[in-house]
Amino acid sequence: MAAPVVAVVAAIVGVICVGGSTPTHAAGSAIRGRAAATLPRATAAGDFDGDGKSDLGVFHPRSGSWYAALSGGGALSTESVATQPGDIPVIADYDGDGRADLSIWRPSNPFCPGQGGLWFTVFSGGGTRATCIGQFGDLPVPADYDGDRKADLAIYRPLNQGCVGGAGLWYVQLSGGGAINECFGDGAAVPVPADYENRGAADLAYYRFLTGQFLVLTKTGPIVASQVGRLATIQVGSGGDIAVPADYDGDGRIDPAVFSPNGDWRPWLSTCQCLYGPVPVGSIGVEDIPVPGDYDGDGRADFAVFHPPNASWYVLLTGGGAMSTLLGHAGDIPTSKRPGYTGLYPY
Ligand SMILES: [Ca+2]
Ligand SMILES: [Ca+2]
Ligand SMILES: [Ca+2]
Ligand SMILES: [Ca+2]
Repeated sequence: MAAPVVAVVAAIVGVICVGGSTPTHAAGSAIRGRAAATLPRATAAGDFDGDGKSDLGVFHPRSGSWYAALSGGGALSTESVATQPGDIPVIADYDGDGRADLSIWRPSNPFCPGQGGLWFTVFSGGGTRATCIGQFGDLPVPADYDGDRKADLAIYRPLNQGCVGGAGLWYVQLSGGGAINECFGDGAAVPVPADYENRGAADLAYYRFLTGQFLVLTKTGPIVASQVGRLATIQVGSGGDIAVPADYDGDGRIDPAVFSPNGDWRPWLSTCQCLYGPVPVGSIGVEDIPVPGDYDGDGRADFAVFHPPNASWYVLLTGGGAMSTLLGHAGDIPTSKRPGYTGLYPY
């Protein structure tokens, strides 16, 4: 079975070359926040050149090609043909070199036992990897669960038969060895694993999209005053909101946050354990995809949306000003999206 897998990987990888355009900048209003100098740096989503700033980038599902304008200059682009409808980009830093790696998860394919899922990664440091994991209906949830700075291959299986009360199953292949097999979730769960405690590893967590609550399984202690035991429940949004967790206040702890259909952002800041906003940026009603990331590199996540119909971006920078530009093609998937995002509401 090895040969077909290699062939598919080679076709997906394509050719990486350098050269491209620079995003344009436009004036806008600033977001107030704490000075970044004394605070830990947030991990930047979709940072391909490792300069601590999220890069504007897209995955073009029909051709399987990628393009990113690197914040440090130049561009990352690939030409490839072998991806299929339904492939889900799962951008993360799998080799731990501080640069995001191109990666997709294909829910079903003939090269894995039982038509299972296949995870392809093109490492920024060179080389590729193909791993059979998961199956159709699962959600990819890559994150660094064991704290070795390498993202781990992981899937969440909703309504798993072996779990009670409608819980989902988390299956994680830890990059440092071993695995996680744990039931956690409910029938309305959107998995949102992230480092909510600033312990250097991702917590199992999910967002209850019918009620707007974040539920985090903590390890080091309570993250909210009312917490009893390991489970933190944080009310952030209301039914219909999309989960957009990121470190908005720059203290190293991921903040639960929601993006409402009318375009309002509401982060629950870990520093004050309070809701912030609403901050109006974009709107689900006009198909915007929320893509929080640290685009100016000040350690705090910026409110940002990608508009697929015309591939336009709008980023409200925490360091001041805003950025709006066109990058990509109609229908592209932004690479700075949450890694488990599938493009299907509410995930
Ligand atoms: Ca960058
Ligand atoms: Ca890891
Ligand atoms: Ca925070
Ligand atoms: Ca920022």
